[in-house]
Amino acid sequence: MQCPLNWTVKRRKGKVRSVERAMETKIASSVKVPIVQELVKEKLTTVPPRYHRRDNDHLILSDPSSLPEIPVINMQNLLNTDLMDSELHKLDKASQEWGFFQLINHGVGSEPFRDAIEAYSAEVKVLAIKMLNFMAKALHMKAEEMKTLFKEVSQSMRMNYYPPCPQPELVTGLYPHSDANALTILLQVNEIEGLQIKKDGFWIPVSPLPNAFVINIGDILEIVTNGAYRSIEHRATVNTKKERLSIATFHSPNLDCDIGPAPSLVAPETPAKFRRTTVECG
Ligand SMILES: O=C(O)CCC(=O)C(=O)O
Repeated sequence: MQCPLNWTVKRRKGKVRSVERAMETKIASSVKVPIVQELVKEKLTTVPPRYHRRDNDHLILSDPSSLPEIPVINMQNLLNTDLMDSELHKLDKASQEWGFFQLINHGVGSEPFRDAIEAYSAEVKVLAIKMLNFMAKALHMKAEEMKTLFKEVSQSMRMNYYPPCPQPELVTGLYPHSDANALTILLQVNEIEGLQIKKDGFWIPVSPLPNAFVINIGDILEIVTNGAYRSIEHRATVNTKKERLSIATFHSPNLDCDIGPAPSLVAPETPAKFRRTTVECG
């Protein structure tokens, strides 16, 4: 089931092109479908077949007793001279091995969001730039290269609402995708579990930490880091009792830009894995 409040534009990994949800769009334009919020009001006990998921990916759930946890990065440690190096190492490892982490002590209050979304997005943008600069440092990439690329940042936001569902195993909240942008900062507003990320062939659920952001690497950053940091497939599930809300804020270099591996990360022993191309980033 695709929640009507979600509108997903995705493409195949590494290609940096947009592909519309052709199938869903086609269905949506030819068949009249009740919106999910209306269905929820009817208190259905089964999910209409139209909303059943078409993939079988839920069959490869990992063993719940031995689930690895996605890494946690502490912003305060990144800002502390004594702890910075070991935290940078954690950041580097998380970005290389997972492409995802939860950021705690990030200094962004959630109050401003309720009052003014602009204040929230401005704060989140500053955080995104800080994290990109830390990543450049962790990778020993020339700081100027990252700074130049993100001199102007294009930001967009998506709010996702996942209503409770009587048969969550039959539906999908948000279809598996990776992000086309550079860096995504996700707020799991009511801290309900639902996000899952693909790791070594398994779907790993992300347990929301109080007041943490989930940060993930998008395709553009994978290219800029010459594949060192990875853009990972993820999806969202729904659950029986509780609705779930999330806000994803996407960051890319502004305007049409030239994207390719950062020159300082390309060497004879680490040749460029991606061709330099001009893409629509804004
Ligand atoms: O709701 C979530 O946890 C995932 C959101 C997401 O991946 C997206 O909006 O692209």
